[in-house]
Formats: sequence, C-alpha cells, structure tokens
Amino acid sequence: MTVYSQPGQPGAIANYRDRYGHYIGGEFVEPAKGEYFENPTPITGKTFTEVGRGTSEDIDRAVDVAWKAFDSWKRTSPAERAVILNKIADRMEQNLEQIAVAETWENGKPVRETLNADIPLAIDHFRYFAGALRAQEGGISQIDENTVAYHFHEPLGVVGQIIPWNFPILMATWKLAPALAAGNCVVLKPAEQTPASILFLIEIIGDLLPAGVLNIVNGFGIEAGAPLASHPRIRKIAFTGETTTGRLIMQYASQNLIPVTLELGGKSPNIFFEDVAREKDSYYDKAQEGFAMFALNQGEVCTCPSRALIQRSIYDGFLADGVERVKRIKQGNPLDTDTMIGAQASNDQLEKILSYMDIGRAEGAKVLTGGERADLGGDLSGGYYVTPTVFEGNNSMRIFQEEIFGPVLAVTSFETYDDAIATANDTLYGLGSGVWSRSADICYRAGRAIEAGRVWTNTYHQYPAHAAFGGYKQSGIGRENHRMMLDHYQQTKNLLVSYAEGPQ
Ligand code: TXE
Repeated sequence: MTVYSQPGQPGAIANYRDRYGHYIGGEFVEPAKGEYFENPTPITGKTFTEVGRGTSEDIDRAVDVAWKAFDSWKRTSPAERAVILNKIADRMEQNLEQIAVAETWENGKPVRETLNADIPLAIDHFRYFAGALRAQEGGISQIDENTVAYHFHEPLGVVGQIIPWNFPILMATWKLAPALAAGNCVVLKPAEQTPASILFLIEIIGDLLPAGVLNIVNGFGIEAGAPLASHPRIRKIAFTGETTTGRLIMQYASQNLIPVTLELGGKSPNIFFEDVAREKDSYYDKAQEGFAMFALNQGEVCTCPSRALIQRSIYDGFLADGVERVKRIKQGNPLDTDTMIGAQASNDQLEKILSYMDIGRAEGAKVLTGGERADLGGDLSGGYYVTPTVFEGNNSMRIFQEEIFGPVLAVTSFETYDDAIATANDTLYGLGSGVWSRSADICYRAGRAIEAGRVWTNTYHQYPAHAAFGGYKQSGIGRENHRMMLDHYQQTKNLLVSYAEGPQ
C-alpha cells in the first residue's frame, strides 16, 4: 500500500502551479479579462490553484491562433502526425505516476484507478489513433472507362471540444486523439470543476505539438463554452455532459450548420438472469462484481450501471450477496492505493446525490446500505464523500429514471425475459447496459434487444480504444473511440476526373 503525498506537500511527486491561465499558441496566457476562479480538491474541499476565467475574447483569440496553425498542420502527412501521437503516449507513460496523482488530487477518484485505468487508457488511445490513421485509406470508384471518382479524407479545420469533469484526462484524450490524428486543430474547454489536470498534462506534452494546434480555454459553460460552441469559425463541436446542455449545444451548432457529436447522460440497466446463480462459482463471483460496479469512479460515469434488474427466482439471495459485497468497498483517502471509492468531484455533485437519496426515501424506496454522506475524519472531513448506496424500489421511481451520477444503485426484480427487456428499455436514455447470463443465446438476444449503444455481456466498464462508444435515444449522437471516429473529424473530398481525350 502506498499513500501518495498531496501535491504541494513534502515528498509530492506531482505539483500544481498556484495559478494557470489559458493555453493558447503553445504558451500559457492571461485571460483577456484578467479574472481567475478557485479550484478546490474534492479530497479535502480546499482550494489548491486558481484558473483563468475565459470569455468570448479568449475563445476568439484561440480560434484565430488555431486557424493559423492549421495552415501547416493540415499539410503534415499521416505518418508525421502518427509519430507525434506516439511521442505523446510515450511521454505520458514516462510520467504516469505524477499524471495519475495530479488527476486524483483534482477529481477525487482513487489513485488505483488513475494509475491502472484512466491514464493507461488515455495513453493507449493516442497509440490507437496513431495506428488507425496509418491504416486509413480513401476510395476510388470507376464511373466509366475514362472517368474516375477519387475519395479523399480531409480534416475539417478548427474544431471545438467541451468536456466534463468525471474523467478529465481520458475525456480530453477521447476527443483530442482522433481530432489531431485526422489533421484538425483544436480549441478545448475543460470543465470548470477539473481544469487543472489537463493543464498539468499540457506542461508535460505541450512541446510535442506545433504551437497553436491544441489550445485550451478555461472557464464556465455560459461564459466560455457557449462562445466556443456557437463560434462562426469552428467547423465541428464535440461535447460530453448533461443531456439538457447537449440540447443547447445543438442549438448553438445549428446557427453555423456545423456537425455535432454529443455524449450525454445515461441510466444504464444491468440485468442478471437466473442462471447466474446456478452455482456459487467464479462466474457467480464475477457477476457479483458486475453488480457492485455502480460504485466505480464514485458512480460518476455516464454508463454507470445504476439500475440492477434481477430475476425474481434468484432475487433475494443474489441481492443479499451483492449488498454484502458493496459494504466491503473500501472508502478512503483517494491518494491511498488501497482505496476503492474516493470523493465526488464537486460540492454541487455531492449535494445533488444527497438530494436524490432524500427523493428515493420520499418515494418509498428502501435503503439496503449506505444512504448518507461519509465523514472520513481529519483533513478529509471537508471532502465530498458519499457511502455506496443501494435502494430497492421500482422502475417508475425517479431514482430509476433520472441520472444521479453518484454511487447510488436502484434495484428491482423481473419475472421473464420479456419483462427484463421492457424494463431495461423503459428509460429516456440508451448509453450503456449489462447482461449477465451463462446462456449465449440469452446474452445474444438481450444484447440485440436492448436499446443502447454499448451492451456489456458478462463484463462491465471496459473501455478499449477500438470498441465504438456512444448513445441511443437521449444519450447522444455519434460515436467515440474506434477508427470510425476519424470520420467524425473529416470531410470527404470527391475528385471526379475525366481522362477521356475528347467529348464523351
Ligand atoms: O454538466 P454540464 P454538469 C451529467 C450528470 C451531472 C450533470 C450536471 O448527471 O450530475 O450532468 O453536470 C460545459 N454551453 N453529466 O453541470 O453543465 C461545462 O462548462 C457550452 C454527465 O457539470 O453539461 C462543462 O465543460 N458549454 C456527463 C461541460 O459543459 C456548456 C458528464 C459539462 O457540463 C454550457 C458530466 C453551455 N451552455 C455531467 N453549459 C457524461 N455524459 O458523462 C455547461 N457547459
């Protein structure tokens, strides 16, 4: 077990600056209005750095700089860009520990996750798109004997990206790697709750990209995000966040008729069919682990399996074992490598989760474990901790229908396969879902019947770069990950050429 020293304390391997501006044109610059906002760590609730409060002037400046950089970036070959992406990955790998600690400090998630999942996945993402880019090919259609249509991939130009706070570096990477690979320049706005870990990362990798190719403007949604998404000189906007904000982003984008990709909320069902409990073997254990996955990343995951549907015939036993497992999730200082659940990312999020616990109780759901704020004592008393919580109720309750985005599970039962699918699909969302059964037939049929972009089958919460990710229904538009993502950041140029010597 290791307990990392807090950034800024003796022995720290990661340290933040006291103040960050925006990152524009390859350097840190003051915000146009000279204003900064405080950035607290969820681990203690205390401010550790200040960050520039961006406005439309900063966005204009970043977009200008990005277009200038595009003149030469668009001429780089796929091989040149792939080399740069691989160098970024290597540099991150060399600095893995300090990036992981920095992200944990800012977001509150356990360092065992940032060390073993978030940052390694981000590294792999850069490598994946370096390779995918090299393998990308255009196409040729022969129109007639003398006429040919060539199809080329071309970058869009300058693109805007707005990201959330639940996986600051991984969400940035999901958007940056394909956009840069495809030859675009980027203006990215991090979430106001977690801007600093991305700036920390930029200090490590910034010199690997030509100045102006990647620009970061910090600030709040209305002040900096809206001017970016509605900017007349961006060619695409990619967004991850709340569904209501996603609607606004589409409206802004419609003013300039630019493409939008949206990765929004979820209320993912996790279905346990009765054959799961046929034996208490290693498969049963794996399914139990899948049940407890709602607490991963403090439940702050758009695909959080926040609704567990358990077949009636195994309900009591499976649920009792599951609740015992949830009670064993070790909560503690996120900088301790033994900790399994850390702090919620912000005080607002903490309050939202606690209010949903009140809503759940008020609508008659039964608390089986948790249901309150956790006080971890000492320095951590000011942090934003919630005990993993399991509610029992029914799918019409608000805690089953609305995204809580915390370690709160809502459990109900079903009788038949058809009931399970109907309940699973009885939601506005369609991002993630889980199916657990020993029967390949049930897994396949349920996987196809659930209206969601990702159905994990006998597993959950895996995010490889080469599997497409995105939502059905109100969970979003477009996909992330997978090489198909390059298409989201490219135009198709068709060159239709006649080689005939005379009139045809
Ligand atoms: O989201 P917002 P918030 C869900 C989750 C959470 C809730 C609220 O349920 O509790 O959303 O979180 C920027 N124009 N998800 O308030 O507001 C904002 O600055 C342009 C699920 O943080 O959507 C930030 O960078 N930009 C989600 C980003 O949008 C705007 C992850 C996300 O903030 C803007 C996060 C505007 N008008 C929250 N308003 C997921 N799908 O993973 C805000 N922003």
